[in-house]
Amino acid sequence: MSESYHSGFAALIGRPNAGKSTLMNQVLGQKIAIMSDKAQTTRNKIQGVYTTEDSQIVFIDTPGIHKPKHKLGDFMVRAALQTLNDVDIILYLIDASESYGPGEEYIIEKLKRTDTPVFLIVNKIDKVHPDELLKVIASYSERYDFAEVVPVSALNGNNVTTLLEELTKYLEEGPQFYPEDQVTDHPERFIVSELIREKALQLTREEVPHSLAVVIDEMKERENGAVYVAATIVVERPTQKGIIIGKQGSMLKEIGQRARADIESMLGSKVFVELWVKVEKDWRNSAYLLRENGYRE
Ligand code: GDP
Ligand code: K
Ligand code: MG
Repeated sequence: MSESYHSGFAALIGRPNAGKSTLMNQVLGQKIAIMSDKAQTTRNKIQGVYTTEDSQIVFIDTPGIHKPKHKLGDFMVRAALQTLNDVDIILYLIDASESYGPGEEYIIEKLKRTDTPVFLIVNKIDKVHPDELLKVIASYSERYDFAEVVPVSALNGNNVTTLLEELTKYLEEGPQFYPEDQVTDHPERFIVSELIREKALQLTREEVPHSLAVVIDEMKERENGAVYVAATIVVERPTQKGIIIGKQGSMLKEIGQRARADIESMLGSKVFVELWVKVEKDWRNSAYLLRENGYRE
């Protein structure tokens, strides 16, 4: 009998210099960190993936949530808010040695517009006196009802283990989104394939069994920032192919549209999705497809 696996997405937010990158480095330590040059260009970049035997947390950066220096496009602000709604947990990192200002006000206003639980992570406790720390916590707590308040020092690692333990308690049962032993420079590809697979399964229900794989044939960012995704849905029988395609392609179109909406909010970019369907008997024996779909032995 195997224990159930828990996983989820955490949005790491906070003003510049709050210590987000330092915290990520501390959390990931020797653990596999998935970073991608490519991902730097997308707006919600995956900062890292923390994997243990029974859980996995995917950390996402959400730049649109921070007080902008220049006017952000509506789309980016909406995408950021959408991300906050879509993740399982929001980690709001603050610098305990800095006073509360308009930057914080801006973020807290955004937090009030989402139901996602928010952790207040009070960073840089090595820099402040305990009395001062209590005052900082009190001033934030009266402005927002945080699910948890965790003081840490991202720099020296103090209390970071406690943070991870608390975080794990908030994860729901879910898959291991990334194989822990696989370093990839295209972390989004895996989630994108999962999203397409999820939509295909949701829309076709019992008609198409779970023996359905999605392979990302191409995923690239265009000059204008839009992301183009070409993917193939692999099924085992011709009848399943017919169901996935639907009348005059209507089902495939619907799958593509729903997946696109989710991928757009994940990446924070405009997305184009092009889908193909292929019958491949016994695809579950194909090492390539297994890897693409994140199956592990
Ligand atoms: P980010 O902009 O939120 O990613 O912040 P960084 O991680 O780049 O950190 C900004 C600065 O704060 C760096 O100089 C860090 O070394 C420093 N810093 C981060 N965490 C701590 C901490 O817990 N204590 C102290 N004293 N400095 C920290
Ligand atoms: K989830
Ligand atoms: Mg940083």
